[in-house]
Amino acid sequence: MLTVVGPKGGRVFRVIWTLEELGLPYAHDIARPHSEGMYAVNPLGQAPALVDGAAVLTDSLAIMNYLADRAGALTHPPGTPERALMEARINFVLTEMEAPLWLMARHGFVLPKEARAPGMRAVAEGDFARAEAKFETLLGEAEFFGGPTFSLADIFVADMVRWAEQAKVALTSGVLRDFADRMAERPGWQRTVAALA
Ligand SMILES: N[C@@H](CCC(=O)N[C@@H](CS)C(=O)NCC(=O)O)C(=O)O
Repeated sequence: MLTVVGPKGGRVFRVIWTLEELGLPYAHDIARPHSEGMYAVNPLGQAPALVDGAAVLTDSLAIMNYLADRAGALTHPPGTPERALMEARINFVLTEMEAPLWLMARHGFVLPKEARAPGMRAVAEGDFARAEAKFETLLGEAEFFGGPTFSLADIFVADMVRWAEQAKVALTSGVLRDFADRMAERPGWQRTVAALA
């Protein structure tokens, strides 16, 4: 049995969406970051983790690659140009979209009050808007972000729009809005939302 460890929000969402898309059964242990349960599976106390029998995996990207590679779905074979493209797109999402949203979260509620910088939200909003424009350039006329078929890259992008909405960041890109709306029509997304409600 696969067990996802981590709270209902945050990066757990994209791991559970991956499991739902792959049709894999799983259990969910809603341990909070830095709780005893989280340190039991990750020495950093960060979420998410995945327990697969004797194996314990950490980091959402590593977990999602592991699941997709084993299933031979939502990804492309290692050592192919298609895989390199998908990896590049995921890297773009993590460095250009997630980073400013995470910065906002850190300076909004994650860090202790005395460590928060008041001007950080405006800086991060500007960075996220620039990332939205880059997303439009990379997507072009394509249906999916990571290649010709739905892949982990699409999960990462739509998850970022979910984060932006939670942070009350108004999207500047209609293309990104439409993309996220299309992704939210997927039954896998809807099962994930229901599972984490
Ligand atoms: N790169 C890691 C980041 C993990 C991470 O920062 N998780 C957040 C929750 S979504 C957390 O545990 N935050 C508490 C902390 O960073 O100390 C991943 O993608 O899994």
